[in-house]
Amino acid sequence: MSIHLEKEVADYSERRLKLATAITEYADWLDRQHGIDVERTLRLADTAASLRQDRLVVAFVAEFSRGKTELINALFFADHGQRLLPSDVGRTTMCPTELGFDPDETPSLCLLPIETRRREESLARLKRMPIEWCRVPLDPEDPRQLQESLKKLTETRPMPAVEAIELGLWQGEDDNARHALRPDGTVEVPAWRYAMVNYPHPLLQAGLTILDTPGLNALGIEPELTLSVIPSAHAVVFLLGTDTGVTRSDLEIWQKHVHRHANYHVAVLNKIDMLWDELRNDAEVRATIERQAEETARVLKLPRASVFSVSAQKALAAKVRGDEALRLRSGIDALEYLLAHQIVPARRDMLFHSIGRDVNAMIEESRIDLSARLKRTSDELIQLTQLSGKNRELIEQTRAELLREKEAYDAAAQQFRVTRKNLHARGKELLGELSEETLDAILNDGRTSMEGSWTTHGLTHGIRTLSAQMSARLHYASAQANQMLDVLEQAYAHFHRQHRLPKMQAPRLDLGAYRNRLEALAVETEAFCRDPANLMLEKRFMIRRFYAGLAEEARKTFLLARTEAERWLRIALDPVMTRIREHKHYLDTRLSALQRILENMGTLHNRMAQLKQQIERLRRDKVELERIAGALAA
Ligand SMILES: Nc1nc2c(ncn2[C@@H]2O[C@H](COP(=O)(O)OP(=O)(O)O)[C@@H](O)[C@H]2O)c(=O)[nH]1
Ligand SMILES: [Mg+2]
Repeated sequence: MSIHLEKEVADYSERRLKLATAITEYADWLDRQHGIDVERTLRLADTAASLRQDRLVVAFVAEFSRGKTELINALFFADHGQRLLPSDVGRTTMCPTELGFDPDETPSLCLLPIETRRREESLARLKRMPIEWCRVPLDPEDPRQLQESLKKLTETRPMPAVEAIELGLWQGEDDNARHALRPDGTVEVPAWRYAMVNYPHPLLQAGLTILDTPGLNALGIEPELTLSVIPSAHAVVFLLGTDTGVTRSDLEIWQKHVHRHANYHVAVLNKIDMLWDELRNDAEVRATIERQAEETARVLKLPRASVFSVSAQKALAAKVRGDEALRLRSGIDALEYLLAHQIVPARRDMLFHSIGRDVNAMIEESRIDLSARLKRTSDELIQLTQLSGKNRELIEQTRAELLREKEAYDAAAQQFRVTRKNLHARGKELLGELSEETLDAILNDGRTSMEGSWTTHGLTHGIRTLSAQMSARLHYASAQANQMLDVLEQAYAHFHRQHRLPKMQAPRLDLGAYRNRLEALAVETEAFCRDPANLMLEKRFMIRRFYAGLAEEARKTFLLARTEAERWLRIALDPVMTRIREHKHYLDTRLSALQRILENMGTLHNRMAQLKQQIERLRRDKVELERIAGALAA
């Protein structure tokens, strides 16, 4: 493992944790401000927790036997002195494999049996059902045991051909020897559907997750990989073999599973050692490799700089043996450099940017609130200073003025209560539009209309309806939220103008990301339906699976949108209501202080002392807030 990569990932992880700490400190700070903003405190706690758990996902995608597993070994596990993951002719990893580290679990290999393809649940859901998985403990101290256990990833088993067809695991046109029909009517299929390796490697501990995928077949039969797992990876490394060039199935994978997605992707031309020819000089070999890299870039429609030529096998051997010259020649350095200096920083910047924007807006609001409170308290102190030593009459007068202000304020607050009730009702209605019941009804509708026609045509129609109905709900919710905000802003403007409450800064509810996600799902479906492989055969099973996967993704999206709307309701409405209530409380305290002063002039100085203390505390809070803001910006 290169020092660059280790250092960058460790650095990323360190900054991530520092940011999480600063956010937690800010949440505590907010909490100390009379718990004014419970919702924000909770949201910050959530953000900090997700930062602590954030994972950087790099997926390796290619047709089988291009050397994905070998490259993963060379990049990440060469310090083991051997191949950690099995990569060998005919004995390569057979199922999608996720490598990561979860400190709450002991090191292990978890395998999901292939039969679970019969199940309706999505992979994401099955991942949360430990009982479905076979668990093999791993001993990081014992490389032999490790390697032996990981060999399970290559396991296959015989399955009656009918069953294999039913599960989408075997297709007649398949001419791969591995899938040949035996005289006893069985075919060989992968034993596992999905694998998760939990292993305390420093990079994995620092938050890297690696996804090793098998070839085109496996990608095709597991829609969730295409719909959600690969698109949500932060970077995709696509592999080709120098020996095979860009074959039809390579191109199919590239177009269907890699190129279309927005995530960072590069192509790797592997096995360049096969072009190393003793009889030709270095310059000639380099020129051949360069020509092939250029050709690859052209066919894949990629800039030449996004094509890397390596020999994963020689890189691994070089690292294990400590052979500098061979490592250089293997080309692995450039790929490591890319991971360390582009992929990791890109993820870091994106994450920090989006979090920074959110948190900075909140900090700004805290500043405004704090200044308003500081001003209020100073004003009172100045007034009392002017009153001290003056006669009762003047104090009487001040009190009368304050009483008038309070009465006007109470009347406004009373009126606001009506607005609030109205807003609450509308908020409820808004959430109703995004409720589980609404969702279930939409999904049931979609299912019923699909039941009659499990065809690709029915599928496009079904998912279009589904997506349109959900989008309409999201659209309605956003519009409703905007109207609510307008009503609230209008009502609040009075408090701002007449009673000097700080300016309101409520955000708008933005569900655009979720609408886009639904649209993207519809686009995926159309691509699936246009695919001749899915059109030619009446693949009821595949269509059912695909629909189930889509429905699951759509459900996730819809529920996330609902959570966002719930949050918005609290973030937009609660602080305003709290402020209005808090100001009333403030007027009450001030009034009763004056009342006490009138009853006993001696308490005037007590109140002044109290105010001085308050000012001091507010100033300390301000210093602390600026310190936290500094840590967040670092
Ligand atoms: N000559 C050569 N063979 C390689 C290289 N990388 C992988 N292989 C071989 O290609 C075969 C498939 O590799 P593997 O990593 O299992 O491929 P995967 O199916 O893409 O994971 C194995 O026999 C590897 O030894 C390489 O850089 N050079
Ligand atoms: Mg493999």
